[in-house]
Amino acid sequence: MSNNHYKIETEAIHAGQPPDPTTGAITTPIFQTSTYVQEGVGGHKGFEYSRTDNPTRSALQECLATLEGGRFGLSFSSGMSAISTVLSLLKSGDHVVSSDDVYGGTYRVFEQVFRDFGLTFTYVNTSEIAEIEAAIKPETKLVWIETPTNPLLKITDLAAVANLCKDRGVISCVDNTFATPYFQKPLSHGIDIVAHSVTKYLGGHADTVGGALITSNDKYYERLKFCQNAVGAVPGPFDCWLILRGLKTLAVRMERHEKNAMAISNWLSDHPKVRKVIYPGLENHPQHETARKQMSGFGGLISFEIDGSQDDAVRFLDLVKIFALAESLGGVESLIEHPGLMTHASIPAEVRREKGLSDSLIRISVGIENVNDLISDLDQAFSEL
Ligand code: P1T
Repeated sequence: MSNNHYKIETEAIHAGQPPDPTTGAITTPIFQTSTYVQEGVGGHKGFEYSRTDNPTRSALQECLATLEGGRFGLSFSSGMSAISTVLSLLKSGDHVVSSDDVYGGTYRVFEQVFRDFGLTFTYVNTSEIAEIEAAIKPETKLVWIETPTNPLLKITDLAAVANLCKDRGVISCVDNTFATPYFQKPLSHGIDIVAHSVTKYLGGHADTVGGALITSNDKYYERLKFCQNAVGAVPGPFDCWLILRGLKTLAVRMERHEKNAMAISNWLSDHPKVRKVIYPGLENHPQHETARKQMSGFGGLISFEIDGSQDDAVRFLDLVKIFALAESLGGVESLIEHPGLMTHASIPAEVRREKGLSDSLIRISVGIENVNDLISDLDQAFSEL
């Protein structure tokens, strides 16, 4: 099935996955093999060794590329290994401008791994294009964007970033984990590379860790593909198969995640024990208009500040019953966490405070359960608080 031929609901089920030519199996087989027998030296069928290429992984890569509207997809063993591979496009002395609100692990790998290799990083509020522009220096090679950001759900104008980066000869990369290609396609706005933690919505079932990169640029693809093989952080065939299986229901899951999240964010907005609700679908979200312009839906993540202390927030996490206290997001089951103490604990407390990540902030990943059950659960927890 060719790229972008059909709508995303159809491509999620079929792209990269024709029936198996040898057996007719409708489901792509798990090619659980490390190597491939050659007929003679160099005489192979396109597969030599599974770090380099594996048919189950190729199916996943093609599917992901199609969903993002890109020409090339690459799969990795985690979101972090995908992100690290983007940085392998750079050299010592290069500079990166990054969103100031990013997943804690992204900040950690930038600051505690790549800084030691001579890369430098400037964090700005990328919702303000002027801030990105002001931070770009002659050595800047990459602009790193999350939109919506983790966990403050800030939105960056993708077309504006893409234009600025093209103007300045800088690579633009967007971590599209929160929106997924179902709601947002950064490449269609001119962004160079899309990154994913496929652990989240793309896999969708909290049963595997994985990452991906998608691009339409030949030069970046060649280097990223080279580094995928050279560094070797590739997913196994069973993980690729699980993600392919999860992707088939991406469209119906995302619709329900969003419907539930919209209802819950409205309910939280009216609650007397909630100080602030952050959800891009709310009209009072500061970048709601940009979100409407570039997203076809607002996703399933909500952050909110309870009207109380950090201890109250922690107690609230103990009081909910359906929402599971856990890191991660994007699975069918609802999760709840405290970013300051959990997913973003590797960001120093003063840096967290500077960027507005408060101690009473709670993040929920709204699952696809019955929305009234979810609201009742939050309601009983607030009553007990
Ligand atoms: O966990 P891993 O698959 O390596 O992906 C890292 C990652 C990258 N980008 C974003 C936007 C992410 O949210 C993550 C992982 N985030 C969590 C585990 C979390 O609970 O926020």
